[in-house]
Amino acid sequence: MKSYEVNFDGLVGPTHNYGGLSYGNVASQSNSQQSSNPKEAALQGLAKMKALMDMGFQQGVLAPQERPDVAALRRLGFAGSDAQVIQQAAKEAMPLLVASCSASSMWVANAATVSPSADTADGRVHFTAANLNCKYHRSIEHPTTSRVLGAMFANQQHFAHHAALPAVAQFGDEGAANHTRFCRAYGEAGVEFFVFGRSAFDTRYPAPQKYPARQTLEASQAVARLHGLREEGVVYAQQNPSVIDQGVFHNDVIAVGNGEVLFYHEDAFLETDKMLAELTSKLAKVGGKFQSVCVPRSAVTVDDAVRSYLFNSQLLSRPDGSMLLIVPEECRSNERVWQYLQGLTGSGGVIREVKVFDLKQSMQNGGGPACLRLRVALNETELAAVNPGVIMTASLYDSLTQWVERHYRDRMTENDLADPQLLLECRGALDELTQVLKLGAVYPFQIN
Ligand code: SUG
Repeated sequence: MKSYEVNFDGLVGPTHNYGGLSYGNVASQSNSQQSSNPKEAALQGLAKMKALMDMGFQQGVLAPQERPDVAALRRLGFAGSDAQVIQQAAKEAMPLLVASCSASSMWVANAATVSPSADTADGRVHFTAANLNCKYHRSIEHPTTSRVLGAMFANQQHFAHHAALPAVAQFGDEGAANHTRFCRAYGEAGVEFFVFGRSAFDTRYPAPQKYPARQTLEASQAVARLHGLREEGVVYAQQNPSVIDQGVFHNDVIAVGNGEVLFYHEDAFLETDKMLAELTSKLAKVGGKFQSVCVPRSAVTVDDAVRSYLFNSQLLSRPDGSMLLIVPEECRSNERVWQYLQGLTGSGGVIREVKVFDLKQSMQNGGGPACLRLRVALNETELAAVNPGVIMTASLYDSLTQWVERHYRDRMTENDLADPQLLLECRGALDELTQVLKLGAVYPFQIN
């Protein structure tokens, strides 16, 4: 049976703004308070989805969330009508209003961890929504994420959904941003690679000194258990704490894998040789030949990687077995990174081509091409069971582009977030969107 990697990209929500909310994420911190352009952000994301679809890849779309999240503000003690809640928060606690307005759900690599059916004990595709417990503005995403994923992958014969892990830092889980799957073919059993930043319960593991490690070993192990993964099909590795302290807040800022290939920076992991040996032997057991492409620090520094987002790229398989790397424009403007990429594609190795996309609006908050997509490996039967409303087509692209043009503002600052009219605008837009994507009622304002 045929199988595919389907990339579901997060559609940027109408409140996209630079809130400076993510300590440890260099771009988010350095662009704090700049004015943003939600319309441009959404159109840049849609252009990437359309381009990948046009290249022949399977592409889907994941809906944004209701923001401002008035219910979240009410839980923090703000009261009255929706407009009063927003106005009171703006007056008394602007950072909380900003957090409740974040469009951070666009980075759907953090929405969930997904295990394909070939890896799981019950032969279903498993999803665990990420608790995103490290940052308040992201911790409020998972209930709606779960409803949206449930509406996209509704068929219980093929899809199993797990609620987010307990909402404490010891089970901090950031979803697929710290998870990669290696396999010979998408429909065959593979090796799932979980990268953690620290252990919550075992003090023998080192931890970063400056910035938080968002993913714990215990969270990754819980996800592997929930999904029914075989021990032989799982590898755990620790991220190098010193790169977290340099701004590598997720593993997908310093490594990306696809098929049998891991593309990574020399400083990405601890005990790299042991990890590579385990990946090689476990992939061999399911018939695969593991390959790694290491980028030396002499060619590209960790700082270059963080600024350019070289590793937050999408590594995609082409029909001839070679691979294509989708990188952000910032890679072309970094001389060392661009030179490295020229050498890489000209070397006769597996990565043959690089395509560049302008995702500046998202990049300024620390979200590159790979952050914007959630990968779901599906066989033909499973793909047919996905809600067809969320699969990208030329006509869906047109509808979504027109929808963005109609509803989105082209400039957003803190003052705009304090405008109660924005909530009404967003709800109107999202109500229409759920019809376009055939999701049913998924937002708090639709179900309460
Ligand atoms: O969680 N930025 C996101 C970026 C997530 C990127 N995802 C992956 N690497 N997979 C984060 O730090 C910034 C929001 C703000 O500051 O307005 C933000 O949430």
